Amino acid sequence: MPLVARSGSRAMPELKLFVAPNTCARVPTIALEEIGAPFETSLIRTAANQQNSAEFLKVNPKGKVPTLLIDGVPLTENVAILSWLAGQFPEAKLLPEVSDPLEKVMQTADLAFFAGTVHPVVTRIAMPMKMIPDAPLSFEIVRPKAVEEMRKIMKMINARLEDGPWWYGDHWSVVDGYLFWVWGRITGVGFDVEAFPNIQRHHAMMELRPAVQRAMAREAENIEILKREDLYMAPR
Ligand SMILES: N[C@@H](CCC(=O)N[C@@H](CS)C(=O)NCC(=O)O)C(=O)O
Repeated sequence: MPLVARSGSRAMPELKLFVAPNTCARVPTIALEEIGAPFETSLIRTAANQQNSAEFLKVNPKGKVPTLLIDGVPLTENVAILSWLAGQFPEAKLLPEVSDPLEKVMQTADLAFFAGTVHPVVTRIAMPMKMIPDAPLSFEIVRPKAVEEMRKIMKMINARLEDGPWWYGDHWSVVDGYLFWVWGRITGVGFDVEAFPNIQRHHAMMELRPAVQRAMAREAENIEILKREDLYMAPR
C-alpha cells in the first residue's frame, strides 16, 4: 500500500523535489534539468532544522534531502531517485542503455559507490562538526583523516577518467552529476585539486552543460532566499 495515494495514471507524473543548497540534492536536480520535464523544488531550511520538523518527517521520516514526490508519493535515497528517473525517462539517457542484467546492476553499484562510500567521506570533510560537535577538534582531526581517504578515492576516479571525459567514457551520465557535486563540495572547503587534472577537466566540462547551469541557478536562488532570512550556512 502506498503511503500517499497517487493521483491517477498521468503519463507525465507531477514531480516535486525537496532540496537544500550545497547538498547531494544537487545530483537529482541536475538529472531533472537534463530530463527537461517540468518539476518544482521545495527549499528545506537546514539551519532552522526544517528537515526534522514534524511536517517534513511525515514526508521523509529520515529527515533528509533529496526527497522526490512523484504524484505525491515520496521516494528517498539518491540511488533510488536517480535509478527511477533514468528508467522513467529513458530518452534523457541518464545512464547508458544496457540489456545485460549484470551490466545494469553494475550501474547501481556505481551510484551506490557514490552514495555509500564517497558521500560519507564528503560529510567528514565538509561537515566534520557532524562527527564531533567540538568544532576546533573536528576540523583538526576528522577533516584531515577524511581528506586522506578522499585522496585515495579521487586517485581512482582520476585514473578512470583517463579513458574518456565521463565516468562511462564518451557517454555522459548522472554518475557524472554525482562526481560534480562531490568535487564541488570538497574543493569548496579547500581540498587540493593539483593531483587530479582529469577531475578538474571533468568539472569544467560539467559547468558548460546547460542543465547543470540551470540546476546551479535554482540553487543560487535558494541561497539568496536563505541569506535574506539569515539562514544561509556558507561552506567553510
Ligand atoms: N543516503 C541518502 C543521504 C541523504 C543525506 O545525507 N542528505 C543530507 C544532505 S547531503 C541531509 O539531508 N542532511 C540533513 C541532516 O542530516 O540533517 C541519499 O543518498 O539520498
